[in-house]
Amino acid sequence: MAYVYDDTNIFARILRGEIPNKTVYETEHTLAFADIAPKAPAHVLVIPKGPYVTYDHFCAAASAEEIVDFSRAVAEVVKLVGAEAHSGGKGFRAITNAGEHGVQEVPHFHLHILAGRNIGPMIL
Ligand code: D5M
Repeated sequence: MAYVYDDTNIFARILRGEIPNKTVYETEHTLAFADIAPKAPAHVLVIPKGPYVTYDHFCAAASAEEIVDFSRAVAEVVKLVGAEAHSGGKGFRAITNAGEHGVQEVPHFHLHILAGRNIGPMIL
């Protein structure tokens, strides 16, 4: 199924500088910013700058450079919020919602990084 990217979505507007955001980390291909309705002491959204709707769309259509850039940005965000579980931090949860059943509100792929408290069991 072809993906149709709607460039009027709020994250596209953030990327165009039309609305403000609290940037945590930025690279050539990736932006990380604070979620407007945080569900944990640290709640950061990591997004590619390219027009990808969902995680699987990003994985299938983005360049290797974009995917590596995004992955390294996630690692930097986890480090910035002090949640590196592999080196003594208390860890984090990474979530991405996709489509109707995933209850995705904003149709631009984003990874939620939640840290700073015990997030609880995975079942919602
Ligand atoms: O969740 C979308 C997430 O995006 C939700 O946690 C709120 C957040 N959001 C919405 N608008 C903004 C702005 N303007 N800045 C920062 N964060 C925002 P999902 O259900 O995964 O699509």
